[in-house]
Amino acid sequence: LRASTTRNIGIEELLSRDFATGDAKPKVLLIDERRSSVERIQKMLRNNAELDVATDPNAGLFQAAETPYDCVLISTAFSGFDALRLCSQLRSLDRTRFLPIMLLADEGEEGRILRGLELGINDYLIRPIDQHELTARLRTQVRRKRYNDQLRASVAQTIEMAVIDGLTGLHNRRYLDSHLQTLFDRAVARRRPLSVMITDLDRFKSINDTYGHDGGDDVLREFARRLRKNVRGIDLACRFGGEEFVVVMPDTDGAVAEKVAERIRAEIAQAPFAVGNDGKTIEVTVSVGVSSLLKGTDSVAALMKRADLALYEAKSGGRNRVVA
Ligand code: GH3
Ligand code: MG
Ligand code: MG
Ligand code: MG
Repeated sequence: LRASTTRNIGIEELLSRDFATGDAKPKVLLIDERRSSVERIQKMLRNNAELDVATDPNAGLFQAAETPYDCVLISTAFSGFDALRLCSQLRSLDRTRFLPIMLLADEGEEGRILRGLELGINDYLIRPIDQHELTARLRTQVRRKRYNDQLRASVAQTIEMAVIDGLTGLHNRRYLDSHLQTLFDRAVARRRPLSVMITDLDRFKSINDTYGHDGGDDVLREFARRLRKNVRGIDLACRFGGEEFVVVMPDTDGAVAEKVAERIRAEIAQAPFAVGNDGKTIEVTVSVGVSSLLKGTDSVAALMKRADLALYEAKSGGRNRVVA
């Protein structure tokens, strides 16, 4: 999950906020093929909206998906095209799923309006359209849309904060705890291999003691970067705690996992890490314990325990090494 570009104002603030005034001019798309009708709407919204026009429904659909509009106005009066089809297409595309739709209908079109409402249009106006009614209803749709966008962004960010480690951008332990069992069960059910590695930076306390906590943090970030570079997209790389990281590798047997671990160990030892901004570098090494899913009875706890014991062996064997 990536946080949206909308400024995140936090759910508390958002829920208590009044969206009545001060918002930017809404960006509106009008999809209508009748010249006279287009000109009338353009005149009405001249001061109240930034209006784009599409006279072809397919071009309008494309444009709505490409540009972040606050609202789309769709005329029902197309020759040889059902405006409601456009509404349902807009509702089915990810990019326009939440885009407010207002239908501009003619008198006697109650049936189509009803079907439109069922398809998820947000509001409608019946010709002849009154300027004040149009701007008032538009403002309501735009306010609601902006509110919803910010709420969605807040929720997305809150979810992200719950599963992502802020320092390294890797998943956190909570996420690992909730997903490892699933990956484990899947591997067992499909009779596929699964491996886990636990890494622990060597003598990290002395890095902190020498370069301060900020220097230690620089090392953690750079370690995470090199770790991520050496695992696949389907591997689950997590910050397990302080300077310990866990990588869960689906479809990976012990021999391959050991190679991956060795590659990471070598990549850490081979080039020094930069700390701070004044060009200082330090040598960092890491110890790694690897374990793999056993045939027969096994469990997540036992798998993790074996990786932890292997890590302990790597430490007591002299550090900067992999034990599988
Ligand atoms: P060993 O080789 O046996 O692993 O030695 P070590 O010094 O790495 O030992 P240990 O694992 O006990 O120490 C880890 C240290 O990591 C202790 C703690 O102060 C530090 N630490 C934990 N979290 C953070 C963090 O977020 N930032 C920084 N800079 N340091 C952290
Ligand atoms: Mg440790
Ligand atoms: Mg330790
Ligand atoms: Mg350590």
